[in-house]
Amino acid sequence: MKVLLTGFQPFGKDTMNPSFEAVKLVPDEILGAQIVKKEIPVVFRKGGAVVAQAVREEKPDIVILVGQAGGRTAMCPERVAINIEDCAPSFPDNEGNAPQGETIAEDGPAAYFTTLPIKAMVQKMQENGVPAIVSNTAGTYVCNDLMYHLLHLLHTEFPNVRGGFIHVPYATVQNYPKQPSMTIEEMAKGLRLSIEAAIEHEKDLKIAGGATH
Ligand code: PCA
Repeated sequence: MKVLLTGFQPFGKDTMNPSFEAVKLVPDEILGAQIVKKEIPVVFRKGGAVVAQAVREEKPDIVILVGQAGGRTAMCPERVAINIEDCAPSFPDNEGNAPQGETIAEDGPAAYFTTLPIKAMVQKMQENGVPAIVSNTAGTYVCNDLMYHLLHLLHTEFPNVRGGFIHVPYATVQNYPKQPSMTIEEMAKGLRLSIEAAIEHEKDLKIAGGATH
C-alpha cells in the first residue's frame, strides 16, 4: 500500500508552514505502507495540478493533504470541500491571485465529502492524547481549493483511491502568543495515527462527529 502525504509551503507573513514541517517528521513506512511526501505551493489551481501529477506518477492508495489553519485548537480532519475560491484581495495566494467567488470546476458538484475515515482518525488521535476534532469547513482559500481539486480528480479518474485533508493549528515554535498551538512533533504523531486509522478503516465509524453550530 502507498500513501501520498502532502504539506504546504509558507504563505502570508509566515516564514514556515507547520503542515510540511510535520509531514517531514512522519515515518516513511507505517503499518507496512510506503509514505510518499510532497510539498505543495500555496497557489490556487497550481497546487491541485501538482497533486494531480503526484497521484498520476505515484499511484497511491490513499492521499492525505495537510495545511495550516491558524486559530484552530486541534488536528482537524475536514469533512467537505466546496466548489468555490474566495479570498480577500489583501490576502492573495503566493502568486498574487485573489479570486472572489470563482467556481473551481464548472463540471463539478457544489461539494465533495472526504473519502477518509475522519471519525476513526479523530478517535484514534484522541485515544492517544492528540487533540483532534472533525471540521465541517476547510474555508474558501487554497486548502479548500486543493481538497476540492483532489476529490474531483479521484471521483472522475481514480474512484478506488481514498483522499482528504487535515488542517493543523499554528506550531508552538511560530510563537503567536495569543493563539492556540501544538508542537510539530505532536502534529506528526497525529498524522501518523491518522494514517494508521485510514489504513485500518476503509469505511468510517458510525459515531457522532458533528457540531451544533
Ligand atoms: N493553509 C491555507 C493555505 C495553505 C495552508 O497551509 C488554507 O487553509 O487555505
